[in-house]
Amino acid sequence: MSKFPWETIKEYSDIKFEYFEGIGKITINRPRYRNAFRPETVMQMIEAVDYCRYSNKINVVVLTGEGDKAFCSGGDQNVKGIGGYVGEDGVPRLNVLDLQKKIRSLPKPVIAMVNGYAIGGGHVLHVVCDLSIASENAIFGQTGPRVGSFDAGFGASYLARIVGQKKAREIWFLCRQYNAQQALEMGLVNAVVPLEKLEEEVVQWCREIQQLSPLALRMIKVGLNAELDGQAGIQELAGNATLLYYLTEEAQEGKNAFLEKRKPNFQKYPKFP
Ligand code: S0N
Repeated sequence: MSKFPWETIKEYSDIKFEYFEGIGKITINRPRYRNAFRPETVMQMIEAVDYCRYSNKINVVVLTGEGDKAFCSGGDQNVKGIGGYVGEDGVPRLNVLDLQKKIRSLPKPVIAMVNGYAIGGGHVLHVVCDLSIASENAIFGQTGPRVGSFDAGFGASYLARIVGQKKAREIWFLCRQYNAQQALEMGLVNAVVPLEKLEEEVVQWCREIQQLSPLALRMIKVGLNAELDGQAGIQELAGNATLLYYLTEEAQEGKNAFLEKRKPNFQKYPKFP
């Protein structure tokens, strides 16, 4: 039971999507399956992440799982078919990869509130979040090579950037489980707190983040991503540079001159060394 008055933004079958004090909270709500995701879960999460992107009220996003046992146990093995996870429409998908990209390119901080098992594709979900705060009962690990899958994308390369190549290979090659303290020691999470204090701690981090400049945080996030993401990362960084340019009078002079059918005068604006 939360001590914060979360308001429902929209009702979904597989997730809870709530708001409080500038925070958008997305909770995977399938505790019966240790919060494993099926295609519909991921579609709903993508819609919620997009909502957070466009909302002026939401400054920071929290991702978590319902209950006290699991953050997320990865792809729902009951609906795994040939070609991916099969939704109610009969179409096999691996749309969690789209969700991973959405989380990374969301221009607002995303915090994983890891309240139990973060396993398989559920582990990768916390890895792609900007920050991870775990409860003392949290357990981390990849299972792919044991259950017939793998994530050689962010789940491998970004994981290795976080914990180092040797540790990332250990995580994938042995499919062991790690407790919260071990995760903290390998830099996989930012903090570990008792389960009953987890949400309070996460809200406190959200409050601190919201004291800071949203544009500065946005630029830092995109810069940290760009270093890893190659051409796609440069494109995102460049898009943000364009946004900043649009905010200048110099850029507005170009647009105004076009609309007023006159020559632009860019020389009147300051030049910086
Ligand atoms: C999480 C674990 C360790 C929890 O153990 P615990 O507490 O002992 O609970 P259980 O009794 O095992 O579970 C309770 C009930 O929940 C069901 N359940 C748990 N996890 C899943 C799941 N992932 N899918 C479906 N059902 C699940 C149990 O079956 C049980 O039900 P009942 O009561 O009926 O017996 C433990 O549960 C565990 O190890 N779970 C499985 C973890 C796992 O292997 N996950 C899948 C890993 N793979 C992926 O996530 C794929 C990722 C992906 O989508 C992907 C991404 C990028 C590229 C490729 C892929 C790809 O799919 O290939």
